[in-house]
Amino acid sequence: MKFIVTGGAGFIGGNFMHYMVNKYPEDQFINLDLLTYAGNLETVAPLEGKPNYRFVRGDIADRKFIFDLFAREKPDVVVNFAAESHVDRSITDPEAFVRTNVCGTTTLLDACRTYGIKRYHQVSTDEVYGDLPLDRPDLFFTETTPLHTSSPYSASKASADLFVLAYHRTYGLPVSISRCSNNYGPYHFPEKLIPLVISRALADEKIPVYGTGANVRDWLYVTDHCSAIDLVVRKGLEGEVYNIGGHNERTNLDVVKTILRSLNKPESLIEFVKDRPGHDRRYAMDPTKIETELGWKPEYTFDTGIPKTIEWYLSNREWWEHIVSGEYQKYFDKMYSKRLAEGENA
Ligand code: NAD
Ligand code: TDX
Repeated sequence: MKFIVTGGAGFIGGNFMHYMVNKYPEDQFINLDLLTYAGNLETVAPLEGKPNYRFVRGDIADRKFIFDLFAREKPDVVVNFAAESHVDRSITDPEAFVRTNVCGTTTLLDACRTYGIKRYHQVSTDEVYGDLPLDRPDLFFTETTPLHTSSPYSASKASADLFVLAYHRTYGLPVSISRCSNNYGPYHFPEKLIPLVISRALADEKIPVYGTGANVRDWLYVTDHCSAIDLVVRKGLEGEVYNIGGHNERTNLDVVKTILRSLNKPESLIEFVKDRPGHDRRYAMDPTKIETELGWKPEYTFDTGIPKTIEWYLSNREWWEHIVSGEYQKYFDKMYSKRLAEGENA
């Protein structure tokens, strides 16, 4: 089978590329990524040269580019990770989120409709369900919870989900959607809470905690998300949505304190700052459907995943120090400029 995986130079897409390319040597994987500020080819550098892996730079919202690529490659499966993914950025620049997350998704869907596909899989998020109150720990998001978004980011993701389901109902496109809780682990861009805390604490810099730090997130180790998507793509039913989460709820303040303790850094580094506008209070997933119907089980809990993550950031300082310094953005030129000049787009 030939896969096009979009956003494979980002955090989760990059982990998914490692997971799939190594697990399925008989399948072909094309990593399609625009390399925005969030895309980092150093994340997938170990895959370069593998016979079942290729990188192609391009924009999922560029209709001509996408249609030409599909005409040439005729993929069997598309897994769409490509997105603008940071809630804070969506508050300052919503337009970029509409372009990539909504128009990029409909462009891919139209290409799938035109050239045929065995499966289109949309990587979505728990944020499409909005938030839950802090004083109702008995409530969880299920696949039938109404969509009720808060931020421009989550509105764009929910909109994309609705298009994916509409293309199934209207055109019979074989689609699936997974909605996952907050991920953490290797290759997580240090604008997001966990890698931000690790990288700043190691430099003895202040840790900004929004509001009182009482907001709750449901954390999942990234390879558990990858194994869930692999299952949904291969065994999930067409037209279905699957929630993914491991029941690992923590307040932000708990997360920050746990990391500071592990790194032997003082809590005095914590600085409470003005809250995020529209800040979702609590996310909590009910993953019963994927567990019972597809037999998915996460391998890690928060207590086993966090030390593993911290260890990775300590052993791979170069990876995130290149991001902090901006060095990572030179990688594409270093690796690809000669090949592009010679007319070989990876
Ligand atoms: P990320 O920001 O780390 O990576 C996004 C990738 O998409 C980058 O490599 C970027 O270069 C690429 N990209 C952006 N715009 C593009 C475009 N127009 N064309 C092609 N490529 C483009 O994001 P992430 O955290 O890895 O999230 C991946 C997906 O998973 C997103 O769809 C996100 O909504 C979803 N998700 C994320 C989480 C989480 O906790 N991070 C949880 C649930 C769902
Ligand atoms: O500096 C910070 N201080 C802080 O208190 C940052 C960056 C975040 N926070 C808080 C805001 C959130 O309550 O920490 C929590 C986690 O924040 P983010 O890492 O920005 O993630 P979140 O907004 O929860 O969204 C993430 O999970 C769902 C991903 O970025 C999304 O792409 C995914 O869909």
